[in-house]
Amino acid sequence: MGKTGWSLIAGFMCCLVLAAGGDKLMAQQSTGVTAALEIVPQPVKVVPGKGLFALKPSTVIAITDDTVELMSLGRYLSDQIRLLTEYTLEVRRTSGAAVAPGTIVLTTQGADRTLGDEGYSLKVSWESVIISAQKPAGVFYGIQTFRQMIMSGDDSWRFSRSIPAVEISDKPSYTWRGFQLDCSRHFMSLDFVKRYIDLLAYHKMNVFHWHLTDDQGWRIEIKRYPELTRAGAFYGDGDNRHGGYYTQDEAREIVAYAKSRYITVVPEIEMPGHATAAIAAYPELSCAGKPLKVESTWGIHPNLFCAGKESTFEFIENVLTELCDIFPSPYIHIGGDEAVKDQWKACPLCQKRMKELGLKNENELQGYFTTRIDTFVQTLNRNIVGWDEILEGGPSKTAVVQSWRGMEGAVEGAKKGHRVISSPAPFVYLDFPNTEDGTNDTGWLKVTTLEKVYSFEPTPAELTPAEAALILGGECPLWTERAPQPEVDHMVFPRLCALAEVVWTPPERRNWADFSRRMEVHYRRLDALGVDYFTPYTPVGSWDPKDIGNSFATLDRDITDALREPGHYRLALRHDTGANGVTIEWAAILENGREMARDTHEGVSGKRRAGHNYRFRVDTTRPGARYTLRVSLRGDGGTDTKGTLLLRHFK
Ligand code: TNX
Repeated sequence: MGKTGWSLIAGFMCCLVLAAGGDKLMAQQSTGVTAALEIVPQPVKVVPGKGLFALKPSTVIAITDDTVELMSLGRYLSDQIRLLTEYTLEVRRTSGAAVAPGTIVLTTQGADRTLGDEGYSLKVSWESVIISAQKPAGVFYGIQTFRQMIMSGDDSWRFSRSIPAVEISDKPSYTWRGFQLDCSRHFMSLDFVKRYIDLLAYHKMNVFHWHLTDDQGWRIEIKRYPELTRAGAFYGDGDNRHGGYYTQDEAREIVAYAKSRYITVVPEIEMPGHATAAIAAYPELSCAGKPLKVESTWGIHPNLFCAGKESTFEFIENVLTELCDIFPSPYIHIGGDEAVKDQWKACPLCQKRMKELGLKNENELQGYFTTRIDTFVQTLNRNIVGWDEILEGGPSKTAVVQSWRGMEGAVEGAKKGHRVISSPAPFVYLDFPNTEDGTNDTGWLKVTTLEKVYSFEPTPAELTPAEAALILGGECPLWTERAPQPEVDHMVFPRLCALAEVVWTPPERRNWADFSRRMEVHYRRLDALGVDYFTPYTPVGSWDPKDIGNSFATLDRDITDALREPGHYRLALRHDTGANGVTIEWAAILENGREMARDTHEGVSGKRRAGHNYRFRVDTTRPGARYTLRVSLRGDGGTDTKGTLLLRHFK
């Protein structure tokens, strides 16, 4: 009997089993079976078949190629299945073409060449699962699709034992599928970074752009300059002191971890601006050379590396040399954004340099700066990536432009022959709020809904085919001024899922309604992975004019119902009506009348909202205890304000 005959019988038997197992099982199974094919990002081609593959403790993972890399992919798949099911599948090398029933085959032999270096095909039948690809990276992506398929319904969405027959052929649209995590504004632990690498891999992303330096912290150990991490990695005082850094060994651990998940780690060292932390460590790097502190507030700060001193370039070159030793990435990101040039204007050495080189203005001086670094980085056999401002200085053709202020940089960059990464803020900035719910500061941050991210198109329509070929892909940055580690998931997910589909799936296969439907399944997978994706805050009380005076007074609200578990809590005070708003002095949480956590900083909430969020770490909660939120408030300009207190718990 041929395969089709068997699968028909298998399908029939399965129906009998389901019918015998009762309605509940039937409902669960059918959810699992249909849900298994709701993949994010959407594969290029999905042809459902008949029958089911039964995943059992006796299922074997068979590797047809005698390579260490494929063997470790086999072990990776076995580990992932064990995490979900507690089955420990044996990984075995096989020779010969025959596929034994009950096996999951990983192979790079006889793969469809049209699927390229990252493409794969996945064939599930009642008797086997075959993941084949030209390159191990493709096998890895086939495994990710399979992981999603087995997380589709039964057992709290962690694991379905029956996988529907299907033939999938898939490959990415873009080679740069990136996510940037800003670990300077808020430090993120090593384990957290690894967890993100896993979440990126699950969505077939392949670039982790690691924002390691900024005004608020230098986060990578440089052996030659120990002050960078001794003095430059912490800001604030007392309870508000914050920071941390990665040793070179830890960074190497991240690189290796990412490599095993086919992710390139692209490190970023910001220059010439966003340099306060470095200057706090070594004041001579700035024009004035005066001591200053690592910055603890957000915004665009004036401190720059001095472009007039040779010693600045010596420092940067030494830093980049150590960096390249840690990070094998072909690309090194050198920042380049938001360099306010006032200090260069006032600096005799910078002015002298401009005169000597015949530079007309300070933008040209940044061009000189970038070109010098670009040339140096090329001697290390790497290419620079820079934010779109680097275009102003006419860098070499090998420089990659990351367009963030819109898509103009992408168009200009590609027209000038540069490779381009598209990251336009209004579409992909994950520090922008998910909805207009009043929890975020007003100003630069505009609402960026899931649908808006999904509508993003990395290749501008006005490019010729040759120019369009220079668009490497897209990247969504998470800037973390307003996102300490516990709040990161809430900003990144589910929007990262939309970006992953934008850069993986061809435009003709992208459809918002279909994506939304698939996300209903995918949210359950994110739950199973412990992802604390965006959900709205809970209103826990309100204020009105009778609560507000011209001097600070406290307002108490009972939050016992909202504070059930330990963890990280974030409060937002949303102004609803009234010409005037409120000024907030501090906020606290009390347990049975005793204060257990307090956040003191000034915030305002009115037509303008800034700093109106208060964060609390709650280590324990006691059943039966009464919890109170206490806020110290006064009117800002008047007392006609009404507003709502919103609270969210973060895992
Ligand atoms: C602009 S994007 C910046 C970052 C901020 C971000 C906040 C870019 C290259 N520079 O320094 O964190 O806005 O949205």
